[in-house]
Amino acid sequence: MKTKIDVAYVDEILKENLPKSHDKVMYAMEYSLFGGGKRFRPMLLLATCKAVCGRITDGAKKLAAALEFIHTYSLIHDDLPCMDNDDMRRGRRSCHIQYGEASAVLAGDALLNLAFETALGGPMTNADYRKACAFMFRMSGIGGLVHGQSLDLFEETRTVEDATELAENKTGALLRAALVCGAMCGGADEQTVAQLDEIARKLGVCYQMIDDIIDSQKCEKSFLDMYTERDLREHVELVSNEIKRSCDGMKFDLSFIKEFCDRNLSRTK
Ligand code: GRG
Repeated sequence: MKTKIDVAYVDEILKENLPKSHDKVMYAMEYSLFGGGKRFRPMLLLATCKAVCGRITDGAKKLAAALEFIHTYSLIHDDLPCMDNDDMRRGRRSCHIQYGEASAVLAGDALLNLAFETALGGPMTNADYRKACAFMFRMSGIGGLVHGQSLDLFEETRTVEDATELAENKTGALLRAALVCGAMCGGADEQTVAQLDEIARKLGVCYQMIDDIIDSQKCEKSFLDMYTERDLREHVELVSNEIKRSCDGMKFDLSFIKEFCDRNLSRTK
């Protein structure tokens, strides 16, 4: 049977890797995990693996789940009063408003640990898979997501370069994990991995730029501090075209990345 890589398929993989527990924190984890996320990171990971090797490997499934667990933990912690202090997420109460701050902290902690456990449950004898795990956890830590959050909380964003560094880490790091880990799980060679990594960096910045336009009311450190909305959109279109040309220059069918660029340009959430 042909596998359709969609939200339902990702949800199935997430459920397969969720522990059975009646702990109170588990309710908070599930509340945030199944709260209407778009799931594009795991979908990109799975699609990249399939494009590279023709099928979805067991390792790709494990890392797709791990990546969404990490993404969800980061949203829960980002909403906390000590960080972005947001009462709402995806149109409903954020995790700490629904379950209390302590539960939200623990739900995030548990999801990050579940990401490690899930990844370690994959084909660890495969060297490419081990590299993919290391890359994912570098991207989610001080080499990526946590660094992005730190820049957001503690540093000034004065120039386009500052805003780009912020976006490359806060948003781009997990996108890099999606494409790079997907490629590694499919056994891609180093050049392919490097090309996809470059594409992912650009995608991350494009995604954040559109996010800044969507969130123009509340964004504090925003590309809109440096560009008008029209110029910003034009810039995203330009970079999206660059990305599409890079995809066309590769020997795999990367039409899903081109589609992602178009969807990003027209998205409203
Ligand atoms: C707590 C270490 C740590 C990091 C938090 C997630 C985050 C970093 C900040 C949230 C604010 C923000 C604009 C982050 C950029 C990444 C981003 C666009 C997140 C939203 O991702 P989507 O659009 O959300 O995939 P859904 O709801 O679809 O899952």
